[in-house]
Parts: sequence; C-alpha cells; structure tokens
Amino acid sequence: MDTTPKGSRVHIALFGKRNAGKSSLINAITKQEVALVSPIAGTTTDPVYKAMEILPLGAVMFIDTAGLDDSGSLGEMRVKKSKAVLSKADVVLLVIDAKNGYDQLERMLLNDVQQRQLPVIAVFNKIDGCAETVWRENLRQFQAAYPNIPVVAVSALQKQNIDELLQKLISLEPQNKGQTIIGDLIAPEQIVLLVTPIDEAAPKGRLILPQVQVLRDILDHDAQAIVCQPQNLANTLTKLKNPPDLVITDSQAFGEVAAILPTDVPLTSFSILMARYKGDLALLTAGAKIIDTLKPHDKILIAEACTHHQQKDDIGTVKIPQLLAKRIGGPLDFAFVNGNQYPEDLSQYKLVIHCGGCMLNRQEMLYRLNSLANAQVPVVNYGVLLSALNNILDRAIAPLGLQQN
Ligand SMILES: Nc1nc2c(ncn2[C@@H]2O[C@H](COP(=O)(O)OP(=O)(O)O)[C@@H](O)[C@H]2O)c(=O)[nH]1
Ligand code: SF4
Ligand SMILES: [Mg+2]
Repeated sequence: MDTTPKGSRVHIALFGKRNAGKSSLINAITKQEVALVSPIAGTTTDPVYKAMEILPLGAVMFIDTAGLDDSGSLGEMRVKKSKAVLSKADVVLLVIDAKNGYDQLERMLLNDVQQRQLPVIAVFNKIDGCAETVWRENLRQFQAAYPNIPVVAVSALQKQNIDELLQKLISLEPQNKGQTIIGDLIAPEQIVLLVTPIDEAAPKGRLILPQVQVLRDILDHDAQAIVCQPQNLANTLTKLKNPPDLVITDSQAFGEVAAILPTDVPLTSFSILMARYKGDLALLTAGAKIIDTLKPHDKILIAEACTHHQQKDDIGTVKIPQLLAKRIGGPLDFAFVNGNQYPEDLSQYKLVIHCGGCMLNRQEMLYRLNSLANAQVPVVNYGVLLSALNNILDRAIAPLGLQQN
C-alpha cells in the first residue's frame, strides 16, 4: 500500500486549453489510464488529484485541471478553481497544442506562475498530428518569448518523448525539494530522544504522522532515535552515557520534560518542527507575540483548512478560544472559517489563528500565510499559539535558531 502522506508529495499541476491533452499526458507519464480522456472539450471539470509513485521522481500528486479557455459562467467557475490550484502546485506543466501554439490565455497563466516563482515546463503536445515545420515554428516563437522556460515537444497519444519530459521534471527544483523536518538540525551519529506520551488521546496501535515523519527524517540523516514516554524519561537519561543531542516532545508533555531535562539540552516539540516544515516559523512566532497585546472583544479569526470531524473539546472551536480568553482576562470575538475562503475584509481581525494544515502541502500553507502577511494581519498556527500560551515557545524555538524576543 502506498501511504506517502499527501502533504509530502511533489504536486505537479497541469494547465492548458481544453483538449490540449492534459489528461492524456498524465496517462502517458504514469503509464496508466488514471485521467479521463475525451475528444469532447470540457471533460475535466473540478481539479482531479491523483497520487502516484513514478520512477525516478518518487511520490507525486498530479492535479489535472479544467481548460483555461472554458467559457460561460460555469466555465468561468472552473477556470477560477483551476487557477486556485496554483497555490498548492510545486511544479507546473503547461500543455499546449503544438499545432495551434500559445496565445493570451497561456500568457496570462505564465504571468501568475512567474509571479509565484513556480518552476514550469511548457509541453507542446500532439506533435504526431501536425507537420513538423508547423510545431517547430510554434515552439520557436514560444522560446523567443520565454527563453527561460524549458520546453519539450511530445505526443501523449503515441508516447513520444515522454522520457525527455520526465528528465526535465527531475531536473527542475521544486520549491520544497530538500526541505527536511530536522535534517538540518542534526549531524550523523547524533542521538535524538523522542518523548511521546501514550495516553487516551493517542490513537490505538500506532504513532501519529508527525512522529513517524520525524523518526524517518532522523534515519534519513544517519542519526539515531530513542523513543520513550515522559514517565520513563529520567530512567532513559541515566542509561545514556552522554545527554541526547536533541530532545523532541509532544507539546502536552513539554512542561514535564523541561523540568527533568538539564537546561543545556536542546528541547523542542513535534508541533514546532512541523510548523517550520509546513510554513514560516518566524512569521508564526511573530504572530504569537501579539497575544499579550489583545484586549477583550478584539476580533479573532480561526481558520481551518478542512472540515474534519469535530471532537469534544475540539482544539480550534473550544480549547483555543477558552485558553485565549483566560489569558486576556475577558471574552474575545471569534469568527470561524474552513476551507480556503477567507472573509473579504481581513483588516478587522487582530489575529488569524490557522490550523496546523496537516492536509496541506508546504506550498499551499506558505501561500495562505503569505496572503495574510501581505494583508498585514498577524497570523499564528495552533501549535505555535499553544506553545506561547503554555510559556514554552522560547525554549522550543531556541534549537531551531530562532528567538522570540
Ligand atoms: N493526435 C493526438 N491526439 C491527442 C494527443 N493527446 C491527446 N490527444 C487527443 O486530444 C483529445 C483531448 O485529450 P484530453 O487528454 O482529454 O485533453 P484535455 O482536455 O487537455 O485533458 C482526445 O481525443 C485525445 O485522444 C496526442 O499526443 N496526439
Ligand atoms: S489540522 Fe489538518 S485535519 Fe485539522 S483542520 Fe487543519 S488540515 Fe484539517
Ligand atoms: Mg482533461
């Protein structure tokens, strides 16, 4: 079974006019009939996500979009939905019918792509169906206009030059390539101690995703991991010849762990590491700073990326509002949104509190954070906010080379 988490896959988004061959190209690359191909223009409506393993690229997520030229009000909505995909794309494939070449619609998309500094490849498709002189001339015109964009001429139908396209994909640097959770904080042979309480909140029979991802990252970097529960921490430390090089704890146990651990041993939490991996820790830490400037009845927006099943004492709708009100010493005015719709007027909010974004990739989380930063609204996420409310943020960010004050 393939269980690479969605948020860790390289997201490859395909754009182009209707019938350019986007869906056929996904099928050609994956050597499977994963996308619906049809001669009827407008077959792909909502963006379609397909998780795949393709050698030698690894775990990817293809996003097949509707045509850029979809018309009518329904069509416009599809185009809007397609463009929203840009905020989560790591790499863009712009598919162009080789016979027709490109025009204003592709230019507009490329403007957006270049503004976001996304890596892009232009794929001239259907070279089997037109005279070589024609597609070569169209290709030449494109290259003259966009000398920095790699191009490749293919036939998705006849599986021509697909390997060349794959090579180009591999040579691109997706923006989050090389991003590691803790790889840059540890050296080979170092010992990392993970403290993970197995309490009622822990799922039965397994560890949670951030813990698994951290463990894997430690092994990927030739360091060693020891895992224990908070009540075994003191015993574990006495059995080690030297103190661990880094300790990572579940936030809930931070206080308990900090009390046992000598102050010169670097200590952080899984949620702080994930906040850095997924987003911009400096920005989130700056957002956390403003909590002590909040006054009763200030407006706060709590934004969740998806509609997960809410539990009793739900962190976003119950726990955080209660803790914040207690800290401020009076009620705050909370608004809640989920999905990717922020209210038009963000200026009324003193702070936006975003969920951890476990279902988002780094690209999309950064996009969301940056749009708030551009609107000059302070933003913090659940993990960083809870650390600040528990007064552990300073110690937790120190091993990551950040200081709050
Ligand atoms: N001759 C030729 N036809 C193609 C090629 N790629 C796609 N097509 C055809 O173009 C039509 C639209 O393809 P599709 O993949 O659905 O395009 P999309 O709308 O961009 O997703 C279908 O009839 C395909 O069979 C190609 O490389 N050569
Ligand atoms: S933290 Fe994850 S599950 Fe919760 S709202 Fe955000 S994306 Fe959804
Ligand atoms: Mg399609």
